[in-house]
Amino acid sequence: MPIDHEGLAREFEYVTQPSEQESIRAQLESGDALMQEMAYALITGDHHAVDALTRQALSEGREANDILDEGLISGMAVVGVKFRDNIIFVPEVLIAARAMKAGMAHVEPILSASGVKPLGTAVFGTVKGDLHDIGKNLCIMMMRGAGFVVHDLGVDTKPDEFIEAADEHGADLVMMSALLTTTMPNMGRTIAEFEDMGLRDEYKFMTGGASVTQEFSDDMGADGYGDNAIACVEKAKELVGLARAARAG
Ligand code: B12
Repeated sequence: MPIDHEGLAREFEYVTQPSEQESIRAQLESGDALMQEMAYALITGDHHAVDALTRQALSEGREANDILDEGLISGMAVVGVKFRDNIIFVPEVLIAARAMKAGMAHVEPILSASGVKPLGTAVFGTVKGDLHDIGKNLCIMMMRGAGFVVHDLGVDTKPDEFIEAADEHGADLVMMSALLTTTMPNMGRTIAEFEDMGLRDEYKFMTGGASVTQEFSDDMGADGYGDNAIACVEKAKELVGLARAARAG
């Protein structure tokens, strides 16, 4: 299947900010025709094509890491920007996510076996009393795509479940999602429970969800906030960097 150059070019029209356009174009063009075709299939949500192209790339001897970076993550970067800018909506993102999953299914086992060092480890849940998980799942997908190991704690996650999971997985980040005004304060309560156990400084805490603001996040005592999945990944990278620098002294 030849690469759809026009289709790919059209994707740039959606990415409105020039600085982003440049970095996403550079990332997409770092891949050859096969990788660009894979990225385009992912953007358009064609999971059969992503599955076939990932298998083809591996059988041609491409590195799993390059496939992830130049094919899958490049495509997902465009999806993330289109979603943030309201050009596409939840259903399209979930369709692209399914395509990403189809590619990751081939690449992930190779990466975990080869011990590529993850960017960091996170535990991520929707807080107690809250069942909304679409935003959390999108953030987790983007975090994994960016190279984090993320343990999904699901919905209605009680503070002691965050504490247990963070300890068990040696997390760098504790990430909480909440969409209801009635459950948003549970983010602060969760941080307070870590504090009560003398564990506040062991982790960096991040919050998010439709009604959460930077100000609210600060009030909850969190270290970071993001209002979309891209901001979530960027903040997570920054916080892991800070935590590592602090540990190194
Ligand atoms: C889908 C939905 C549902 C679905 C949830 C399905 C699911 N599996 O998630 C169902 C039908 C189950 C549902 C139930 C309810 N819902 Co509802 N729901 C929504 C709706 C329409 C969309 C939410 C959504 O998925 N948005 C899309 C995602 C992608 O956006 P997001 O979650 O904000 O996530 C993004 C960012 O916020 C950020 N992010 C998210 N989490 C995190 C975490 C971190 C760490 C970071 C950095 C970033 C980050 O990145 C994400 C990706 O960009 C909203 C309306 C709305 N516009 O928000 C109402 C809404 C949230 N629901 C609402 C209500 C009231 C309810 C119910 C109480 C209704 C009822 N009477 O039963 C129940 C509560 C159930 C419960 N206990 O949780 C209200 C909340 C009002 C309020 N302020 O409290 C809303 C705002 C609708 C409204 N206008 O009234 N809901």
